[in-house]
Amino acid sequence: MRIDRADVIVTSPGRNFVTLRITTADGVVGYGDGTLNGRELAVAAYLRDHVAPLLVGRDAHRIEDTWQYLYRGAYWRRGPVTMTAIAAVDTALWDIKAKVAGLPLYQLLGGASRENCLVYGHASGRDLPELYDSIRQHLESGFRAVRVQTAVPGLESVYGVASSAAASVGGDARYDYEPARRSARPAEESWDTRAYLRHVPGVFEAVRHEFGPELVLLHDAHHRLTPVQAARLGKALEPYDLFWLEDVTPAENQEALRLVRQHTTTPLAIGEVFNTVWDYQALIREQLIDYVRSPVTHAGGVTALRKILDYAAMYQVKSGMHGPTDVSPVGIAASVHLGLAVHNFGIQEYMLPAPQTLEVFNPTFEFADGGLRPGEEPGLGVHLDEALAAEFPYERAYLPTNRLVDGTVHDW
Ligand code: GCO
Ligand code: MG
Repeated sequence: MRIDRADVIVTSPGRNFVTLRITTADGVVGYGDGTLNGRELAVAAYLRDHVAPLLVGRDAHRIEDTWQYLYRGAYWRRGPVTMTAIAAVDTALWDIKAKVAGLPLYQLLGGASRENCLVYGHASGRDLPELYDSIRQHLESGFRAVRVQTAVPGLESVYGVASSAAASVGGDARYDYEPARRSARPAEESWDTRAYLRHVPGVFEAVRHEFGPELVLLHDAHHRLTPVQAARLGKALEPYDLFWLEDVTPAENQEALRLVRQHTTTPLAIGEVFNTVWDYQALIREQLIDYVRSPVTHAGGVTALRKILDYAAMYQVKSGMHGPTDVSPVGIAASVHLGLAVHNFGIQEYMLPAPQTLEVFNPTFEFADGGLRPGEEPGLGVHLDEALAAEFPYERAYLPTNRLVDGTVHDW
């Protein structure tokens, strides 16, 4: 199974995506997601200039060996660009192996451990009526779990809240929050932690009161708090029974989570910006978190995320794979195959992709009963329409940056 070529496809059907296509000498094609929001072209160049030439002539079946060759062989390890590029290769090779085996990928990973993968969507609102409306829309479209983000009085725009400016991506009005904007420079948002901490518990109290005890609720603090602020928020939210509180601190310093953990029983999820098991080592071993947020796309692929999740399973830590619209349908498909197979699946994030995204990628995964199932066809189950993809050229886009009211740059 010699690899004949590896090509990088950059397309922007609603937003930018990087896809690696690997073709074997006998014509089997596999796809891998290499999308890194706001830094897409760095991964595209890494793949095109440094990785693709190494793949030609290799045995497509040797997935573990290729992973180690790219990880150790580069000498320079880790980092989001490297690990996203390795993930694209790894995912494409799993797609090929499963197609050759004539099986959906999850079967090669051990088979289904459940009927489907519970997902959560993104509800948001600038005030309570708008938030309730967004939660209702999610429930009506079949979601059984929602992430709740709200505006903070006094702050103009806040992460996670659809506003008229942020709701328009690629010309499509979307209610979902989508942070990357097509512009020459990042937008700037402002932040005030005290205002946020005063406001958020009341919002969850109101939402619980309105929607009752059953609804699965989540919240993302997006790396903005210090450990002591995070501990306070976790404690304040305990009465509202969150499924998780996400990314409370930046967490480059894993030890910071000890303090948070000592003070709250609100479950913690972390790691969408992590890229290897080493980022999780202390967090998992010391049971400082409950959910691993890495998706296949940013953590070195199916091979590497499987190892992280197996390690996590020893400590009763579960998966909570990242799934905003900046993970392409190829990446979502890979995550859902893995999620269906592992025993310690927790929940999968899922923002409905834009219509043009679906037309270009044609994924076979299906959303039903509040969950995703990957479909039964061999491989990942994604059919990239490359002619259509070519009609959506790359457009520069950036995630916003954040400043405190006095102008200091703050975690976004
Ligand atoms: C999430 C994330 C995203 C990120 C985005 C950045 O929990 O879904 O925090 O909304 O902000 O993926 O590219
Ligand atoms: Mg997040």
